[in-house]
Amino acid sequence: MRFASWRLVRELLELSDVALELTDSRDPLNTRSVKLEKTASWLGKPLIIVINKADLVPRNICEEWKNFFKVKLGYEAVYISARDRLGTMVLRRTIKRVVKESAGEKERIVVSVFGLPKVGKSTLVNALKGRHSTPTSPYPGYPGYTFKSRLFYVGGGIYLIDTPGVIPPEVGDVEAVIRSKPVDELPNPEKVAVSLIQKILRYNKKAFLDAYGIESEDPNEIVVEVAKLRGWIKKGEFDIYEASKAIIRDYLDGRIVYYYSPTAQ
Ligand SMILES: Nc1nc2c(ncn2[C@@H]2O[C@H](COP(=O)(O)OP(=O)(O)O)[C@@H](O)[C@H]2O)c(=O)[nH]1
Ligand SMILES: [Mg+2]
Repeated sequence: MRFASWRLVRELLELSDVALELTDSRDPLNTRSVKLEKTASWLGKPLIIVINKADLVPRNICEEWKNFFKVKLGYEAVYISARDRLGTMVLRRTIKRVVKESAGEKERIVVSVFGLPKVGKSTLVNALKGRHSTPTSPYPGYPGYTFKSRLFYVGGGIYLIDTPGVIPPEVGDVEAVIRSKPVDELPNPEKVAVSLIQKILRYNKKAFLDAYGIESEDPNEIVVEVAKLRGWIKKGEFDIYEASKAIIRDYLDGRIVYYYSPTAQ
C-alpha cells in the first residue's frame, strides 16, 4: 500500500475540476480527512463527500450522514454503493451540478478520487468506467508535475484521473489503525482487535452474536471464541493472533454489522 504524498494530493487537486472524498458509511467521521478537505478548500476546488458502502448501512442512517455533511459542514454529499453500482447516476449528476456552480458550464470535467485505504476508491473507479470507458492519452501538458497519469473518459463529459489519492489516516481511532497497513502487517493485532471489538459493541451489542453466534460481550473472550470456532490452536493454546486478524478482516469486509448515527455522538 502506498500513500500519496501531500504534494501529490495538491497536484491532483490542481489538475481536477472537482474532488471526490470517499468515506465508509459505517464510520464516516473516522474515514474522512479534514486535511484533504482543507487542502481542497484552500486551492478553491469543490469537494463532494461520497459516503460509500451504503449497502452495509440502513438507508435512513445514510440520509442522516448526507444531511450532516451538507447542513452541518456545508459539503455536497451523496451516498452510494460502488460495489452494487447504486447511486452512481446521482453522483454523476452531482459532479456536473457542482462543477457548473463553481466554474460554469464545462465541456470536459476532470474528477480526482481520494480516500483512506479500503474505502472503495478502486471499486468506484471501475463502476464508473463500466465497459465503455476509454483511456485517453497520458494527461498532457503539465510540465513540472511529479506524476504521470491517465484520464479515463466515463461518459457525460466526465473524465477520471486514474491515480487515486490514497490518504494517510490521521485520526487516532482504531479505524485509522486498521487501514494504516495490510492486516497481516499490523503490529499487535491482538490489541487492535480488542479496541475494534469495543468500538463495535458500543453501537451493536449483537454484532458478534449475528456474525459468529458468540454470546459473550467481553472483547478478550470474543477473540478466544473465534479461535475456538475456527479450530485455531498453536502450541496447545487458542491462536489469538490469527483470530484477531480474522476479526479485523471480517470487519473490513463488511461481515460484522456496525454503524452509528451522526446524532449518536
Ligand atoms: N459492501 C461493500 N463493499 C465495498 C464497496 N465498495 C468497495 N467495497 C469493498 O471494500 C474493499 C476495498 O475496496 P477498494 O475499492 O479496493 O478500496 P480502495 O483501497 O479505496 O481502492 C473491497 O473488498 C471492496 O470489494 C461497497 O459499495 N459496498
Ligand atoms: Mg485501490
